[in-house]
Amino acid sequence: MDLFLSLLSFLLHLFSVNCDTDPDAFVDVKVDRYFMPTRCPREVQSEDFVRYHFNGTLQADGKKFDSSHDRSTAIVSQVGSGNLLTGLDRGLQGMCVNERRHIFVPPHLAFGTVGAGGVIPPNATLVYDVLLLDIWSTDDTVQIRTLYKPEKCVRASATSDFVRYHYNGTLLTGQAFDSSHRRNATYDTYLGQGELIPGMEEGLLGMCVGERRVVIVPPFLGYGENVSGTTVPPQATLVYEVLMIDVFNSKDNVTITATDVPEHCSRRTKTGDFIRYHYNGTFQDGTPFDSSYRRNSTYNTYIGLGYVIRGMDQALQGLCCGEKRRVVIPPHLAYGESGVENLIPSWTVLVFDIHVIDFHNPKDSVEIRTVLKPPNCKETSEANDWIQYRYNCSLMDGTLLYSSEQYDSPSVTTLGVNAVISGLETGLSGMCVGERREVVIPPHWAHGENGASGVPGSAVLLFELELVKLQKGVPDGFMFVWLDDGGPDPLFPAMDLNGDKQVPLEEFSEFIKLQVQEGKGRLRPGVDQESIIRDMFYNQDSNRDGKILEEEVQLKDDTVPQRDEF
Ligand SMILES: [Ca+2]
Ligand SMILES: [Ca+2]
Repeated sequence: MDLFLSLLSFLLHLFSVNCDTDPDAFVDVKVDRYFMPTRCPREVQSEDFVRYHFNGTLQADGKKFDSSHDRSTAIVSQVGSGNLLTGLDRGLQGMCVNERRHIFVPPHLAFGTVGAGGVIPPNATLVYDVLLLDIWSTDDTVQIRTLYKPEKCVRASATSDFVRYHYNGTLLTGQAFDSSHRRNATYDTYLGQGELIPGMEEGLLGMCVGERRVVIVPPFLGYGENVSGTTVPPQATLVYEVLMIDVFNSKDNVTITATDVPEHCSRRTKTGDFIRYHYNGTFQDGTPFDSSYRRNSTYNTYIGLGYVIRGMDQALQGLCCGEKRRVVIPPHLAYGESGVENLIPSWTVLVFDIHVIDFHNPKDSVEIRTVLKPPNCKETSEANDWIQYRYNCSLMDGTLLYSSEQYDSPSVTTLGVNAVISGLETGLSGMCVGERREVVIPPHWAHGENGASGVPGSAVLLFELELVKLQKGVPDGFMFVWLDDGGPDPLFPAMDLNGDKQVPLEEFSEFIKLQVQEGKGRLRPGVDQESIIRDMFYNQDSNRDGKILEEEVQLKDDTVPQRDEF
């Protein structure tokens, strides 16, 4: 029976009887449009192809003579080509997809006085209950409707590009057949290499990242007769709503756009330099995936030595301190097919907005720029000197870390005793009073890769220095030195100012101060003079009786030269 009905249906629809040529007969087809969809972008016209379901009954007794529903296969035919029953051909005109109508076909536009196959009696009026599923014509092309186009088109897709996009696929009826969203993964493919149906190859061209379009593909540019999966019927118009996520070409290189270059740039990064930079990382559609700002810590790396993705190694070349760049890295120079788990999908273009905080080379020495040199610069600072100085210490991006302004008076230190970081020691050496300098200190002469309180690891420091006071010093371990010829000889009579053959503390102190005053000797600067002199006195007064006698001094002369002494 099924076989018979199928055969009959085949005959009915492909070789319908066209026995009546009376034009008035057409008016006799009655149409009842009992369900209309809210939207009807297209109505069936002559020569359109249609796909539809129907139930066919006899008007007389309601008896079903055929049904495409029963076979679960919709009818595909061309309207107005003589392939359909004349009455049906007429009755399908003007129909919309998803419309349901009853088409009443009088016998002279159906099987006439003869009937058909014992199923259609003579003079039968047929009632077709039709649901239209699809319309297309051989003149159709791929239709593209842009739903959203970003103001700035980062990049438009072209033949041989690799694209990643999301889509919802529906039939003209709105019935969904596929969705990348449901799989939660973009569809990734090359364009122009025959991996897609022809309609999509065309519909995806010229799309910007972030653009959203509807692409309507007629069946002959889609899957045609070949059913794709189980949800796309043969000869189906396909409606894709596409969101372009990513576009690149395997020939792409890194794209670098300088967004902010400092006016003064005396030096640019090169291979082997160590850089500290901040970055925001996004995908091409603007979705963020990583940010150093969020971690509140710069990204630190060597340049050009393969510590970072290849594209970044390239993009970090030739940068100025403080420069901002936008860097677009195609996936073959980034994370490629593997991506980064839970962070970066396969074949993803990465966009980095980077900001260089500082960079240096491990071979860098301390860089000293003289800002102001007083005209009379004879005496300059060196090891052992006691100095007073003003300073500002900042990072290369201008962030002030420390300043002597934070204290009541300028800082003091003795050079050469490792009281300050070695780069600052260098920077403070060779200065005369009133001189001002800018000193750039690489981390290996500052706080190293671990940094210090308030100083980030591997940070280059900028010191602005001004020497306020300078007191020449004495060698390490000494409290007093003779400046000319090693002091009076013999010493004791010179010390014994009143000639009573003994030198108590008061007399000793007066003697030493006299030497300093007359420029013959120098006390260790930066420490309380009275206590130095007292220490010196006690060192001479070997028997601790409160006075130095001639023997005590002479005794000293026999010993090995001592520090802290004459
Ligand atoms: Ca005396
Ligand atoms: Ca004594």
